[in-house]
Amino acid sequence: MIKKVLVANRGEIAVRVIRSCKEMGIKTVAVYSDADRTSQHVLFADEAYHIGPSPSLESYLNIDKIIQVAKESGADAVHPGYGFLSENTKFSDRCQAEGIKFIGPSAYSIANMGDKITARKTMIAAGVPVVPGTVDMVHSEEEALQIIEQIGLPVMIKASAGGGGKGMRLIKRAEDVTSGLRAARSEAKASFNDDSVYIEKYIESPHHIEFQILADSHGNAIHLFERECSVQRRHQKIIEETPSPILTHEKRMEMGEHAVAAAKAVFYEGAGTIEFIVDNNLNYYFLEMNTRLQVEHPITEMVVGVDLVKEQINIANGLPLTLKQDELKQVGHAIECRVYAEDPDSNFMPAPGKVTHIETPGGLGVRVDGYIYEGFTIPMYYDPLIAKLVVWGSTREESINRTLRALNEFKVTGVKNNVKFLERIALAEDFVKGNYNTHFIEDNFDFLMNYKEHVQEEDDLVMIAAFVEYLDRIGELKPQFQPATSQHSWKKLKRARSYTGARF
Ligand code: MV4
Repeated sequence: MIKKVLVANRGEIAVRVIRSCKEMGIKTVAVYSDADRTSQHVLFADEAYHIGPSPSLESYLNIDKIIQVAKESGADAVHPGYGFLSENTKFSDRCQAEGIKFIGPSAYSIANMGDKITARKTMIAAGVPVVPGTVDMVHSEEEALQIIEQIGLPVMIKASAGGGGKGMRLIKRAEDVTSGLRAARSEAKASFNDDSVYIEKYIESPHHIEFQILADSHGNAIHLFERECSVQRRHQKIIEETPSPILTHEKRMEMGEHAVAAAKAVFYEGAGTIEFIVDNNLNYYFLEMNTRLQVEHPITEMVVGVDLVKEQINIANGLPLTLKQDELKQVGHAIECRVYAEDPDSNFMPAPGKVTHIETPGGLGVRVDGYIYEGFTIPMYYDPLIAKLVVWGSTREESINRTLRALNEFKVTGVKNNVKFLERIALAEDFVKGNYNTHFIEDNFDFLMNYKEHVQEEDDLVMIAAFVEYLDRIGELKPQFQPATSQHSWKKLKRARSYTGARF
């Protein structure tokens, strides 16, 4: 049985994994780069080892170094989190070769799903619906035109080694096939050193709905229902919710069965996600499988009442699943907002830097998975996520209102952030009605960007609060100052105080 886990990751997901280990009585080992010396995941773990300079390639992606630390610390297992080495077959293989358990699927499962053409073939054989298109890789323009004749335009040319939106080309006209094919191939070659591409019918205005699955080493597999992930921008998810507002019970169960079949087809072990693309008539097609724990996994945990990291560890220990499919239920509704250090006014450019003040929301049904404390500098080297705000409510309406309440309590100063932008999403009519697809952000862009007045006022409040705190510190904040201020500015002062937590 696993006694000590090395967490080969950083930030909020490292903290989240460590929390479950602690509850299971498992010791934890953190690894960190230069930029993460004072990161919360380092402080949270039982032991921590420096593994190199800040760039990921020299630290969190350095397989040799991480294996060395695992041996030095006596860790008997490695949890890769998401990103970094989580879907790396070399790492999974290397752990096994070194006698360290990799908390995740086999290299076989990762590779089979990582190659999209192979994944499509496997799914077809398993009876899982895939988007109409080619079975094998497309070699020539003639082959491309032949398949387009069958399925019709528009189509997408996709890189077999791609995924998550990389190496895709939308083709609307037959005369664009040649150039599109060439562009897709060269991009695929440059990005993945593999120029194989395939063709799928283009699904217009789709939903992105994914199913959480768990599979053990005894051949048992279950699904933990879906997550609706259509609120995204440039393939970056922003808000996820479960249940999906568009699925019926019948459709959900049918998709869940196909998700389980997909996992079984690659002899999957661990927690994984089957992504489906869903059209307006609720036709659904397998898109890809993510062979890792995902960023948005907590909404499933909130609604199904399962700790997915504990399940991963139990599966890695060779234990059979104790959860039974027909005993699982979705209770209530959960929403995740990804709070980022980014600037919505500059095309959502990452805005890392020192967080001078942070207050995270609390109260009934609110979970914040983060790692940032006041004074921490969000490194420029990694994803600038500040925290995931995960909210549960007994109904969808309650969880939206609770999300708005919690976002209002969320205060971050020092770095530009998207809290107000998230608030606008939760206020948007189409979101509130559950009437949205993957084009939601572009379709509602004017409404979503219209948060500036509010921001300006909060900037003013922060300045007032800072000034009053300064007066207080130098002993110049006289009691008579307060009644002397006008009713209007006194109100502003009180709001400034609640906004920043200043002591006056
Ligand atoms: C598609 C598609 C429409 N038709 N495939 C984007 C990410 C990658 N996983 C696959 N993606 C898409 N594949 C066909 N045949 C539309 C998308 C797509 C998308 C998918 C899921 C979530 C958001 C998206 C945003 C734009 C395009």
